Amino acid sequence: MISRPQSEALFAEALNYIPGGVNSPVRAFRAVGGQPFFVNHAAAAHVWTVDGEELVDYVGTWGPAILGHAHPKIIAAIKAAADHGTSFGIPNPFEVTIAKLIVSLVPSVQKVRMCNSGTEACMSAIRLARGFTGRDKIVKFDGCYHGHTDSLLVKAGSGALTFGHPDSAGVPAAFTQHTIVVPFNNVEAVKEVFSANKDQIAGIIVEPVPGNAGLYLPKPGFLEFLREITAAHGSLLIFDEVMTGFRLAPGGAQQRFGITPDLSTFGKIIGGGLPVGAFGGRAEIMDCLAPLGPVYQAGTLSGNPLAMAAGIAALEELGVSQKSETPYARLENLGAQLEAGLKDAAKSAGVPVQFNRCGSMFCSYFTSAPVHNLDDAMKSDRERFKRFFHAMLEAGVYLAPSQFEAGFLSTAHTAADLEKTVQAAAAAMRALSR
Ligand code: HOZ
Repeated sequence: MISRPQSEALFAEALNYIPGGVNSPVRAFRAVGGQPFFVNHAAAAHVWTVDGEELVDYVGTWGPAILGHAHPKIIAAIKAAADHGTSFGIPNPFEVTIAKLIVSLVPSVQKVRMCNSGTEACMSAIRLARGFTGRDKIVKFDGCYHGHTDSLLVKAGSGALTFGHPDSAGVPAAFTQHTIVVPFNNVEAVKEVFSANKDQIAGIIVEPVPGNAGLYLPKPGFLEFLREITAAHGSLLIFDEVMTGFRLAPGGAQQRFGITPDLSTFGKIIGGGLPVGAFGGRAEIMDCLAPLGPVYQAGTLSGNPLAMAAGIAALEELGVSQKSETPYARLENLGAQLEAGLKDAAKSAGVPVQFNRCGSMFCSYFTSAPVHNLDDAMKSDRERFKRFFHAMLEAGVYLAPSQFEAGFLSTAHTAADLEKTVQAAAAAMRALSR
């Protein structure tokens, strides 16, 4: 075990003042054992711990760092914006620019409202769907995570799943009585719910590529089916693209899979690493929001100039070809190389692994059976994942410290980073097979 005295001292101190020593539960390493390291700085695809280790990073601040950490254009944009003031609570020009950019990139979005986190975005989209349809019920999928808003913390993924509380304490049953949970990729279950709740379902909220129980992909036709059944029943289809937005394609998963949802939620990449969220969709739905309509939603820091400037810089950079490759082609190529290398490492060691990948998002499950939904994901060997995680970290590769989180590649990952990762994985898999 590598000793990290500075991180250990900071964590010991943090435990006295911060619940669990962290400001978001997965970071505490409880799912994998051991203690978290503290970061001193990060650049490109690497983070440096306060103890001086340099790690290849596949967490990427949980998704935002698609261009790598501390991208010079994003840092410059934040600095320039900060010189003009950090927050106004008055409209600023950046808000118009980013709204136009999002509308131009995401096929289904005609209007967009900025907020401060993915949680806020999903909470607001749900309220809007209910206000627009005049219906109460919401359908979600088990293992999907839409932030920590009360009514969506039911059979939730991410930290809620990691720590075994997919239905959180502190959420009154009355707050979730209108939330219906069904298994992902299960057409029959969705049909049954619609026939049992005629004219009562405001909408379906779904991560089109669920990335909060590891990562699994929609089966061919599943997203199309969700589009059809919601349209047929006068319900809205809400794509939670907080992770997948601007990552799986410029227009997110909806562009990649050719589906037009009614509403979409965003976060992560559009803040360039600063706190941000957004939700958008058809104008007639979005115009139900205050001040035009009766659905209330607000925020002191919404449209914050620093976050908007950072997001604009990130989106503009994503639109730029890097040498001969677009950023999305580069991410796809890196993803394919990583997939080939990790699969090969597992196969050579005789360790059964399902490597699920969609573009630059990925997850390794230690199981021989394909993973299409939460039940499948739960069958993976989490003890093996823990050993794999620590072996990778010891070798200088940082993966998400939970089986139930996705990995993220950035355009800043290099061939050398991938080579180091694959070599580390080969050694880790050999150790697992012993
Ligand atoms: N729920 C986040 C990932 N799905 C974790 C965020 C964090 O711990 O920073």
